[in-house]
Amino acid sequence: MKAAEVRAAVEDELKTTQFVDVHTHLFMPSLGALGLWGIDELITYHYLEAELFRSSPIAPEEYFALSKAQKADVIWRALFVENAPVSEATRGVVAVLNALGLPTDSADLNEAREFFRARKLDSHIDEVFQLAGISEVVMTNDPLDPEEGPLWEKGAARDARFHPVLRLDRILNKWAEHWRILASKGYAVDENASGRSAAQVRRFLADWVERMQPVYMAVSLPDTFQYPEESIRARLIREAVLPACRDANIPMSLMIGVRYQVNPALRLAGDAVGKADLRSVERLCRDFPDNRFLISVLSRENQHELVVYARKFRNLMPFGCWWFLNNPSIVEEITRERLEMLGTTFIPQHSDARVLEQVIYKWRNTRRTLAPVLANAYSLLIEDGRSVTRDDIRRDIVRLFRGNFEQFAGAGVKSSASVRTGSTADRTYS
Ligand code: RAT
Ligand code: ZN
Repeated sequence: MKAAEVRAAVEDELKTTQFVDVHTHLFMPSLGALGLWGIDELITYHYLEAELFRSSPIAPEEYFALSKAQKADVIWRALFVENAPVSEATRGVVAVLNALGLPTDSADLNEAREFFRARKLDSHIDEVFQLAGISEVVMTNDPLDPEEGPLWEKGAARDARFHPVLRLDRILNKWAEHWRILASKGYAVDENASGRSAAQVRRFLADWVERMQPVYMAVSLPDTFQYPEESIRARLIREAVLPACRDANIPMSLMIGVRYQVNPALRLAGDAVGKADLRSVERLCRDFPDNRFLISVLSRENQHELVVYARKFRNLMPFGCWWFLNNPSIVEEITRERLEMLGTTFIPQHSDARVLEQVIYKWRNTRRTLAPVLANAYSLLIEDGRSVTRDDIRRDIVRLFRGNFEQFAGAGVKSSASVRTGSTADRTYS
């Protein structure tokens, strides 16, 4: 292939490859109202709520007292009518409206609301996935979420388009508020997670693996996260979570670097970012070679270190440009760095979508930002004397956007829609 043909070939392969979205907050239809979709949800996304309070004098308390539709009207007026929507999150809404054939510069949301009212969720999901160029998404499923847990316990119908993930934030970050729920369900745990508690949490996780068939377990962590340390979280990770992941042969995902609720008045939009100490990742990868770790770090300053650790530990898979990093300028920089130091052995992006239709703009933006980055890598290779074929490009893109995840998640992905059988030989719960 000639250098001049590379860009078009990369764009074409990016367009035709169906990606796997390895981390979202979307839900399969049987989880009902948890699954957000439609215009009012799109406009009230917490990324846009954060931007509202910069462009409008409305007070957070006043805003949060409104109905969902009123909130959407306020945001639409402030960010899309009274300002040109040039930020990443606002431009995303424009791209979604455009992809669905809706006007992008209306004075109100009436036409969009009518459009969504007429959609049937199941076929709408298919169409949205097709527009986004994805075949499957990975959900975030917290068994201690009071709305969600009971739906799984009743046997929520599975959907091959949605893979479950056992999310552990309530257990690992808020033990004090949640241990009693485990106790009430017959797991002999105590307030300090002492004695048999860790073994009982391991049993709880094994039961949920059985029920949910997750593709991995996951937790988001503060910038102050430390491992090892004397804490309930560290003990539960060591004695319950990592053994349960080994039993199930699935990875553990750590999303590190959140500064929770620096401005609580903004609710979901009130979290910020801090640089973390990634020696914790080093210790985990070294001390638990039989575990696999999917790692995303929120701080830009942590990105280079993460790539270096990935060169040291094959059980570490860096993934995504998360939340405040999911902007073209930063995605471009991080992906170049990863390609230069890891070749194609990483997962470039996930959408983190909370509202179904967001996958359309988030994946469109990823393809647009990464096409020149990938094309540049092949052009340099050609310049340095190696030919590049269409098959090379296809193989790499499939690896980056599906294969690496499927391989790293292993047992999980292949059987998340069916029943997995695993060795139970080394499980002790006493
Ligand atoms: O990006 C986000 O929407 C954040 O609010 C978080 O949900 C984050 O992605 C997480 O999974 O904790
Ligand atoms: Zn997320």
